[in-house]
Amino acid sequence: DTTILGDSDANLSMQFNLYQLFQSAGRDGLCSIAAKGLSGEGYEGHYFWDTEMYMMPFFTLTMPQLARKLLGYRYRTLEAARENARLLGHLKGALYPWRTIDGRECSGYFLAGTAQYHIVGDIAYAVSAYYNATGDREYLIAEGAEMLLETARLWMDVGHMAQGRFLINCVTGPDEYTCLVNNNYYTNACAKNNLEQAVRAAQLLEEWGVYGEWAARLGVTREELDGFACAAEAMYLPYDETLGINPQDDSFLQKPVWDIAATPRDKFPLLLNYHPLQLYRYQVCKQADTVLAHVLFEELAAKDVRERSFRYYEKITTHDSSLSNCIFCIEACRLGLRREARAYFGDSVKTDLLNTHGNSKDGIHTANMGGCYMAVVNGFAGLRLCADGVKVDPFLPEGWTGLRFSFQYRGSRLRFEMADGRYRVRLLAGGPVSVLTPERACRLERPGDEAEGKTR
Ligand code: IFM
Repeated sequence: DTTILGDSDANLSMQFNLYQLFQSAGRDGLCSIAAKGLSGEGYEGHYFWDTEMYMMPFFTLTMPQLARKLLGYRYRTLEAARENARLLGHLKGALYPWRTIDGRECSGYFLAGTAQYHIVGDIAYAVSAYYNATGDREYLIAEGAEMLLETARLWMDVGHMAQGRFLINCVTGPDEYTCLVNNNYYTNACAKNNLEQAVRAAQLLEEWGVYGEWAARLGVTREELDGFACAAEAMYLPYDETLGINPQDDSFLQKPVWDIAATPRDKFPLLLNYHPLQLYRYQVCKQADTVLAHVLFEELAAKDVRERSFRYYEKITTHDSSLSNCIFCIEACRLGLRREARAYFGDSVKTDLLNTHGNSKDGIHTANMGGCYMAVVNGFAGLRLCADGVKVDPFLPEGWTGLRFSFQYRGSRLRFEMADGRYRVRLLAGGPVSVLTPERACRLERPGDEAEGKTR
């Protein structure tokens, strides 16, 4: 039950999206969620990072048992990811394929496919996000820690230290109009998180008294874990002093800017009308890339850097990918940009119900559907799950009168409601849960307890 009040069109589209998302999900731990769900032949039924980064947040917060199944699919294909890494010359670690069904790489075009190594960090992100949301210790011990380890090992093999910085060269970030670059900000940020989470998992296993057996089985040494921590610490995250933004990669700002305003409307999406090599030589983005990194890893950039970056990428992003508007919406909410947040959400939520991309006949845009859920929950409600509780930062766009949804956190059920300029977070079952709001820190001890305040 995720309801938008005061905008019945947006609410209807939201219900449609959540229904589609729910019924597209693999439930047996042997399959995942295809980019087009079960609705069409676009992308040949393949699974992408879409599942972990755009759809899993919905399942993790509302049906963690299903999120666990989706992660189980990735665990079952871990051996294939190890083999894939060897195939690409990596001596250690696991390289998950960019697109797949049975665990083997199915990309035809490696520049915008296999080279998207960030999928490794995306899957690791989903593992730790699931653990953080559920506290599922058994999962971390049985599967999650091993996935974090093998993915962290991959980064150690792909990247290298140079003059005190850990660099990752020759990869493609999420933006598919910019390929094979050095130090894609998003990829490096994901790798940093991956390495940190692997170290953290090992610490947890130690606390739980199972580290020895795990380390022996997987050949983990203290030196290896120290190496992860050093690489994470030294991870290079591009920053441009002149513009005060995070450039998408090392060479991004050296390129001329594509003139989006002068491009005829019928030439969009650009990928269907221009040769990739032409696009790669310009500053033009198909989708959120650095902005997505800012949404996921807020702590890595100061607010003014994020704001300038947002304004910069806004001008050069076409949103030709449906994975983009929803992310710009979340960042707009966080930066307090009311008009922009509403506009990005509107463009995103109706994609399939109104066929705004003109290609819903090939199948629905499942990642975007999950992204809309994230926009409502993580954007407008400002929900973040922390290690010791949840945080909200509610923000109601013009034209909406309210918003409500339920979610789970570490076995407790909570309800968020926003209406008439106020919001509240109520504990429905379980507890205690700490809730941090912009006004205060509260502890909800028993069902019925609530935290409340004034909406921004
Ligand atoms: O995974 C996405 C990618 O980010 C953009 N092109 C489509 C893929 C499948 O949805």
